[in-house]
Amino acid sequence: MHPQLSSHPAHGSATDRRLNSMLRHIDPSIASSSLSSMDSQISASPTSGFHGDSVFAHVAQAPEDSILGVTVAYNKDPSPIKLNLGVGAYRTEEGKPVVLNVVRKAEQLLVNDRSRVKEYLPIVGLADFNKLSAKLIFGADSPAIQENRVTTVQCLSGTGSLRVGAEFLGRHYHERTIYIPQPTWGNHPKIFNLGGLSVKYYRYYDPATRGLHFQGLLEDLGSAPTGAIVLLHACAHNPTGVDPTLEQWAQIRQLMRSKGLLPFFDSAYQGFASGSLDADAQSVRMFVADGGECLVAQSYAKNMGLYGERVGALSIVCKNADVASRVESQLKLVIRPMFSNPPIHGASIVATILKDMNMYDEWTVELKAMADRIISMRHKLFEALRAKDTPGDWSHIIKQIGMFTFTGLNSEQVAFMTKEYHIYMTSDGRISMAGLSSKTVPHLADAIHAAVTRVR
Ligand code: KET
Repeated sequence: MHPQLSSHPAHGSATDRRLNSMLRHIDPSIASSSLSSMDSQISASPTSGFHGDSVFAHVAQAPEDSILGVTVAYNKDPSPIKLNLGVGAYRTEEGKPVVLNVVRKAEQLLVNDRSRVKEYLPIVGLADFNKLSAKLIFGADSPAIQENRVTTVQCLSGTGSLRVGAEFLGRHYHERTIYIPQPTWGNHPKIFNLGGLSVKYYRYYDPATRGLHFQGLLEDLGSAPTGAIVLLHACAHNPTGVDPTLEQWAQIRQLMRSKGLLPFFDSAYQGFASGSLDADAQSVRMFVADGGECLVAQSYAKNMGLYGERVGALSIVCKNADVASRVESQLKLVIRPMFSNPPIHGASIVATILKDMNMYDEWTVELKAMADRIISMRHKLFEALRAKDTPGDWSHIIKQIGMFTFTGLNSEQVAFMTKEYHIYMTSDGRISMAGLSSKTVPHLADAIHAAVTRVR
């Protein structure tokens, strides 16, 4: 018998009395004896786990996540010079996380508004948030929105939006293969597999040129089965920082439409690539402008700094309003048993900012400042390596786009930098430029220099 559950003091312990008064607060009809009778019910039921080995004794230790696990290791390192360039999270020049001023302002407005309550949102989330999110990615004058053929549902940030989209496709789309770029964000294959899709890769990055493998991409998508789903990073490809040019996007679009391939955009960095929300949405808008269908997963983690609020949206652009409305009804059936309905706070922050012209403008200024700081870190790191005469061509540091530099360092070199310099990054050689500051650039440059000259 479990010692805590088997103890029945005659007149009840202090804990019992506290629980009793709590229960009576919630439901005054509960008599004070009810807790001890509940207690005896619990202790009377035989529970196998109480004896001998755990019923979970066979469960194996899982490895840490390849990205979030870097932060776990970083947190354990007592070194004062340690530097976390693993996860894609923005830091200031002082190395501190930021909450945007405009976000603080929106939160203040929300807190001060006594009419706001904490009721459940509808299954599809906050209506204003959904409308404004569609406008943000597709453009204010998007014909698809005007024709009511876009359905947008609020989901748990970018990840949750991808997951809901994957499960919808797994249930309702005729072709269950999704092509994802090689390489891609490590969570993509897992998300799509769990959604019931089978994952194949298309060539994307050419290590020789440290640029786009455009020919390989066209060949692989060209030989994909008709109707296959294709995951595209809307901008700031993770981990490579390599995006197609607009001309290349146009060719990709043409090829995909001619083969009936279904685009699924992952837009996790709108505004972070160029500093302009519109410029970073061009790839998506190009596909929507041709009248064809597509899916888009949006995240506000990076561009509004709302990482932990888990706020994002899935939009499905359909051929007509009737299809869009039926698609939405099925998305609700995906969401309801998954998380029932999404959280209200983060979406309210986003909606408050997006619907107010002044706050929107303030956001774009803060966003541009973040993007610019990242770009300036690229130049500083490039210059520092050049000044040290570090072997190799490091121009990709300034050519790549978005939060990350795909350095080309191998996993041994990364391990060396972590061990000797306390610099934490993913083992594929990706560094989050957003985690770097003017002060830490020299330390990183020293580490890279040592790694490439001492570890091969
Ligand atoms: N898509 C891409 C391409 C992406 O890089 C991330 C996050 C997400 C979606 C999901 O973000 P969410 O927080 O669910 O909105 N990437 C960073 C964080 C992570 O791995 O979770 C990263 O690559 O470091």
